[in-house]
Amino acid sequence: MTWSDAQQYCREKYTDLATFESVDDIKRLKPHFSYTWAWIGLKDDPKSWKGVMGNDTNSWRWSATSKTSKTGYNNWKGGDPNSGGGKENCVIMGSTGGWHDVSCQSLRSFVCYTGKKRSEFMDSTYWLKLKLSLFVGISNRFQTGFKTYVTHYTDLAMIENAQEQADLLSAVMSIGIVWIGLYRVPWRWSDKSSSSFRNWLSSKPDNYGGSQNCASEDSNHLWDDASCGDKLPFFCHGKINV
Ligand SMILES: [Ca+2]
Ligand SMILES: [Ca+2]
Repeated sequence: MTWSDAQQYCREKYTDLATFESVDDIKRLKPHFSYTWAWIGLKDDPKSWKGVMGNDTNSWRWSATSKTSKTGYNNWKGGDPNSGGGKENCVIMGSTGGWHDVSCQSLRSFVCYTGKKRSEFMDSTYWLKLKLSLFVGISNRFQTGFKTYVTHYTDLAMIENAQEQADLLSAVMSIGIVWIGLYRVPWRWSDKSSSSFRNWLSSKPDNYGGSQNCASEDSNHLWDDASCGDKLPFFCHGKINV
């Protein structure tokens, strides 16, 4: 079945497509099934992130609020966001103002948000990693010239309309490419589980061909992303349907 058909079947007959919370969950599955690949309940919904600033699970969020955009304003350019290789979940603004999704691990300069002061920050591992790379970035490359922004630091820049976009672009024109505070958390479980357990094959997910938004596992229970329309056997919660 396709991923969506499998999800519907599992929801009717069982609880949902399979969710895994630990290696123990996986060990409970017996090895040696006869499939090559089977669907599990993990999805990276392209409707939620392909340029849409909506309110769905995988949508883009502003760091300053940890929420999706209030206005829906965006300035994506050049075919982005494309999740390049399944690894691009943070956003830079290019020297002409266009937004592009890139790997959160890149070292870049950044732009801070000088609006209403907030003390809340994302506490996900994702965001901590991003913050770490930002501070490495500033210590290596921005000893001078950038302190003005840091003084009023409350969070990374948030841009919710064309005027804010224009203001920011003129402020950082001489710097070139900068981080803005837009990020997303990829991959959510069909049953809305908050499990952060992942068991990807090495170098996966790779979003091969730019359209792999559903997760499958091999007979060793290692995961790869695949096109949701592929017809594969699947796992429901607590039961195995092969
Ligand atoms: Ca990209
Ligand atoms: Ca793949």
